[in-house]
Amino acid sequence: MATKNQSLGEFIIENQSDFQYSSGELSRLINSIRLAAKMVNHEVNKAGLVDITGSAGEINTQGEDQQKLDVFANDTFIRTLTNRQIVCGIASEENDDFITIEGERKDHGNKYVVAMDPLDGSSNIDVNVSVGTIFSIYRRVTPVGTPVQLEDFLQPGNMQVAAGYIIYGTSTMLVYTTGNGVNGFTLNPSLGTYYLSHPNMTFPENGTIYSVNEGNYVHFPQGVKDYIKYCQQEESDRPYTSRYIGSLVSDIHRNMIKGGIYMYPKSSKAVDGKLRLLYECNPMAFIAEQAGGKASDGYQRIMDLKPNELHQRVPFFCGSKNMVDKAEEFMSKYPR
Ligand code: AHM
Ligand code: MG
Repeated sequence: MATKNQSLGEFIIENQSDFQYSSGELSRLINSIRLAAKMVNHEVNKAGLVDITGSAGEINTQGEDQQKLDVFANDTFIRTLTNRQIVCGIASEENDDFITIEGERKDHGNKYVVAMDPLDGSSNIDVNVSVGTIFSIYRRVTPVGTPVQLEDFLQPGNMQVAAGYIIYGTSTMLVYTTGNGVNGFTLNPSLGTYYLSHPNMTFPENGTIYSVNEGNYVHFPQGVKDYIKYCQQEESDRPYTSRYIGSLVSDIHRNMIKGGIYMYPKSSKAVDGKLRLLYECNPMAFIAEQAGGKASDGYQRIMDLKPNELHQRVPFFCGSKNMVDKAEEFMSKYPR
């Protein structure tokens, strides 16, 4: 039972048995993420003070300019998860390939793999806008005791055992699910402790916010253009309000609290959209569904897509159920 103001540590212990494979490992894993998130939070908060922002001069896997804090966040999460010997493999948006972790006895004995985007929305750091970390946890499918394989990561989202995000915003929050609803914890920075501030988070069934990069409008498929026009029409609760931060975690977090839809459709410029199925869409979809919302690629459930590659991109529609249903209705009028 989620009790407001409970600390995250107490909550994890109390709810350990909710988790179907309760062996304590998943709790340790969430604990490590909580620790790494505190370290990243500390750096993100200093971003304006020290010369840490800006490009690290490296180009990441997708050819994007990498920021220094991306590197720090990536290293911190990987180091923490590796040192604590809880997972057998990590796939990160910032690395070309997945990382294999042998485990304490060098026996590849750990059961879980993590897919993560260590610092999403990092183009916003320089301008003091909220950024986030997104993580997704699976049980490996290859035998325990052998090195982790690509297929352990290429599981559909419906196989996730836990997922969550950290939002480094006006306050820092960790929001996660293990398949028993969604709970949000706010960091008390002076104590370094997360407290349950948002128990049982739920997406309102309807909403009045739409979040999309409308600068790409002319490149969107006709179904998306029609839906955007629908959002803007004068009718009962419409026009809806347009809100787009350009930081996925922040946009979805706001929409989950207030009711809304987030869209990153494919376009003639980006034929598969921009967001990554493993690191961004699946974890956000798991959270959205656990909160009573919906996530789709415009035609079908995100979490039923079978990934073909680690860095696969996919169109993404996520938010209040009735809004995503409506967007799909418009999309279905045109061929894919
Ligand atoms: P990133 O992983 O390189 O930070 O990109 C993902 C981000 C999302 O947080 C955000 O919703 C989207 O990219 C914004 O893209 P755009 O600037 O094209 O609207
Ligand atoms: Mg990202």
